Amino acid sequence: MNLHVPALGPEADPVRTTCPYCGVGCGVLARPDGQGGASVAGDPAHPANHGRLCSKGSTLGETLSLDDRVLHPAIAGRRVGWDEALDAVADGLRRTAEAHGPESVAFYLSGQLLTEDYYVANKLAKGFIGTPHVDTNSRLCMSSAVAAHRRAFGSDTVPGCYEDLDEADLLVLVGSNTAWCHPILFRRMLDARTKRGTKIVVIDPRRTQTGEEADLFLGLRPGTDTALFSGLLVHLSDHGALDARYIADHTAGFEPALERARQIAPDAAATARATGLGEAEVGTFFALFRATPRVVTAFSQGVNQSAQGTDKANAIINCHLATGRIGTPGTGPFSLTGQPNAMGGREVGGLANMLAAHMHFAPEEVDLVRRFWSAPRIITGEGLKAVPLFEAIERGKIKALWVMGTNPAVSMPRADRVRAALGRLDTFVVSEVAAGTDTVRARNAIVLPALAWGEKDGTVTNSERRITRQRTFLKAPGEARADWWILAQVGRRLGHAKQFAWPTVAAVFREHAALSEFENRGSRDFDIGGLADLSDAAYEAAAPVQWPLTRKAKAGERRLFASGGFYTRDRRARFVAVQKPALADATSDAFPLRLNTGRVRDHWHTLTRTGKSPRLSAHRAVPFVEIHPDDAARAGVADGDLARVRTPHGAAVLEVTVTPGAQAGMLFAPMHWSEANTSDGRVGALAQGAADPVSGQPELKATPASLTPEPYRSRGYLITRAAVPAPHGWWWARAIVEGGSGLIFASQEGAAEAALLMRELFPEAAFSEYADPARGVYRGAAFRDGRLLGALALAPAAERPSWEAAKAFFRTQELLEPPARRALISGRAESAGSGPLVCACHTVGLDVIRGAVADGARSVEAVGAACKAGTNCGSCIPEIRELLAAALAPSPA
Ligand SMILES: Nc1nc2c(c(=O)[nH]1)N[C@H]1C(S)=C(S)[C@@H](COP(=O)(O)OP(=O)(O)OC[C@H]3O[C@@H](n4cnc5c(=O)[nH]c(N)nc54)[C@H](O)[C@@H]3O)O[C@H]1N2
Ligand SMILES: Nc1nc2c(c(=O)[nH]1)N[C@H]1C(S)=C(S)[C@@H](COP(=O)(O)OP(=O)(O)OC[C@H]3O[C@@H](n4cnc5c(=O)[nH]c(N)nc54)[C@H](O)[C@@H]3O)O[C@H]1N2
Ligand code: SF4
Ligand SMILES: [Mo]
Repeated sequence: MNLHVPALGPEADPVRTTCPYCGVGCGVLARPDGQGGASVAGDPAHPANHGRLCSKGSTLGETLSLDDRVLHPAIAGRRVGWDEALDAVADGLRRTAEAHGPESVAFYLSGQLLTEDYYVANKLAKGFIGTPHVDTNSRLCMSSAVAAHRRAFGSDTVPGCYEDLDEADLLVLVGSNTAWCHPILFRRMLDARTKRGTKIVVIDPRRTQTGEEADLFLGLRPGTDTALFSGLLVHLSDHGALDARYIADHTAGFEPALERARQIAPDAAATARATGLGEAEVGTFFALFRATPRVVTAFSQGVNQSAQGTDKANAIINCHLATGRIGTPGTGPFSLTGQPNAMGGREVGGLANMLAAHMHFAPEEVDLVRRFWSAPRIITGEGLKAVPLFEAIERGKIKALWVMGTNPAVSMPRADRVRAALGRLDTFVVSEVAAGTDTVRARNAIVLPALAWGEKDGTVTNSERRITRQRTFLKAPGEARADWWILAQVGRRLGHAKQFAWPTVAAVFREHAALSEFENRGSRDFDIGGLADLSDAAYEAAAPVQWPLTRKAKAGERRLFASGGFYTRDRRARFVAVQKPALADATSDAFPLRLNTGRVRDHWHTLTRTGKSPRLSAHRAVPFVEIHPDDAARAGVADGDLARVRTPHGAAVLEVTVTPGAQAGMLFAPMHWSEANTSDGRVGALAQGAADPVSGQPELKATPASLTPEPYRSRGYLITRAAVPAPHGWWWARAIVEGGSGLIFASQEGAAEAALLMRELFPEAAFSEYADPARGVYRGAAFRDGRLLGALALAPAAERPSWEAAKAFFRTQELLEPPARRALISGRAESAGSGPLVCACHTVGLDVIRGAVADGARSVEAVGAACKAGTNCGSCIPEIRELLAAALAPSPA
């Protein structure tokens, strides 16, 4: 039952491009098949991945179909030509600006745009429409890291590079599920452990797959990272582990920062109390950090997406500055960026508190950009950040909005309110690739078809400041156009023909590079003057390079700040005196738990792309909530039940996963499901979103919540060749399966209604059926001319029929002979399945791996040899290791 793993054939030269998912920025070789598809493989020459791809990267070929694509411009659901659409956008923006001032216009952009798209959007809005209200989904993602970098370094600079992960002796992962969210970097970390014995410490309230792999796992209380790193700073100071020379030569503000840290966490015992950790484990961590010169502390959303995110990041950076562990091989604080071009967006100034090219709003910076752009109407100060920006839409202050490359109706905190606010806009423009998103569905939208990955062309920057090309290898479908082109057309229609005249995407890039070096002379970190004169051909062929890359430099800088040279006025870094941690909202009798949200291994954000891949959709097919066994018992729910999770902002019905990996008192739910693919699982609606006072990044990890059982009479699945709507009143989640579309559902109905539904869905069909109405069981399959059209199974809720075996019958369009038909409805199919998918590359399920272990496999390698699981991308190795550990553990007495 193994699926074919696409490999490069000998036919055509592959196109070198970059994976469109996470900020690791892996190089991809894409080989189009000439029919709109392509096979992909890792690029052995790319320094981020050296040929490897994770489960998401290696299944990119399954996401290229044009199903569900926006292919033509439309205004409020009416198809129009490009001229009419662009006129409508330009008129809408102009009219709004004239009637209510330019500040009534806003842009909401995305770290998934290419740098060139982002540059043009930023220039149009801030330079020519004259609105400061330009923010991006990076506000929800990286803005606390940006703010912390700026406070400490005077600039938004990531000091290190990926080789530091290979060369560290200690890797501290804070609020990062690296194994699932940056899998190829995690493979590099595990390689370092094999090669040089690198120790891995994971700090996360939830025991994730990353935590399972750790040498030391610190399951701290949510929001208390600042206390942990304050305690560490005190410990380093009290144990003579400071780098006094580095502190004296290159920094300022150490004493007040240490003094503050002492107030928060004077010693290991106080740190343990403040974080909920044991004193011994705190002591172990402190000693390890103290004794290991080569430490990288990598952090992600458990740090950033927090009402104290900036302080958390600065508490980490303080410890690195104090030990001089920055900018040298194997050291440094390392912000892992989420989206493929989170960094590029920061470079062009896509955030509301930046202007352009890492410049802010000092009068001389505004003047510089005004002259460079010839933009007399340039803005002079910061605009609204994402959370207040959508509140201003709700209040009617902002009347025109252009959303590009993001799905805020799902991904913003308090997403139900955000979705409702969109309906109030006079002019609402969405540049999109997917037709069914919750944002595009807004009735009033002007929808513009954008080019998707494989069609678009430009550059992205990864977590280590490496700029890589994304290249075109597929024809533009329908009337889709590049985002930068769309923006430039609107710029021209608004009367700025000269400033928006680029003939090619390379010309946009040259202008962006030229701005970065304009009157720079070493005053700004972001300088790619070395790329400002690239010819179109050189741009086309450009190899991955790191910035800074000045005009005089031979190569980009790998590391910064080993001997100071920070971008503050006195060139010294700043220690930050951080605040004592405190979560924004308290729990209460009504909301006694805390809801943490995040990601799963095989899905990407709001499912518009990974949702197209049957293999990726098999890993976790329904929206779920993780809960600690004690909390589950108290709430009266068992593993697999449905439960209603409520917060003061919204509610969702999710499948319960009971796991000791959850911290008592904490729930965890992934953010991925939307109105488009579940009846009731919009987790974004639940998050509170209290903003960090420095960065404005909303809290998405600790909303007070309650959980109650949501009983249904029946559970089941329905698989059809083409997607069908779920009956009214059912709870459902939709997932693509090979050869069909699947619904996993819960319903108050029984066997009779199920049989009826099959007849409604397939009026002309022949049926094979088994029904036991008294027991509430129905299994049926519909056929036409011997070909399978659909299958439905329904059983009492506690039985939860599994669809793993039934799915296999849809893989083929062949005639099903009577024995196969009987097998399909026998119910035996359920137990003959391979269980939930573990290895996405080779489609190997849980039961098969358990079987391999039962047959004597004792290592990840042996499991791989037995059933191929884990032998391609390796993303599932942590899960296999966990299964092995569970199977081989002595059973409790
Ligand atoms: N598979 C997959 N990979 C992705 C993405 C995806 O959608 N799917 N998205 C990409 C993007 S845009 C991003 S931003 C990254 C995100 O990558 P990560 O940040 O690794 O992912 P998350 O699951 O959001 O959150 C990370 C962890 O923070 C923990 N956490 C919560 N509160 C706290 C706290 O107070 N302290 C600490 N120390 N930890 C806490 C959570 O329990 C969670 O395990 O992933 C990128 N990669
Ligand atoms: N509760 C909760 N909410 C969260 C998070 C969390 O952890 N918990 N994480 C936050 C984070 S870190 C992030 S990064 C966001 C992500 O949230 P979103 O940005 O909303 O998620 P995506 O699904 O990636 O949305 C990208 C959209 O752009 C479209 N698209 C893809 N390529 C292109 C293109 O080239 N051009 C255009 N115009 N459109 C394109 C896709 O079809 C898709 O609809 O979610 C945030 N929200
Ligand atoms: S780690 Fe995976 S998702 Fe991230 S860039 Fe590499 S292949 Fe793509
Ligand atoms: Mo993100």
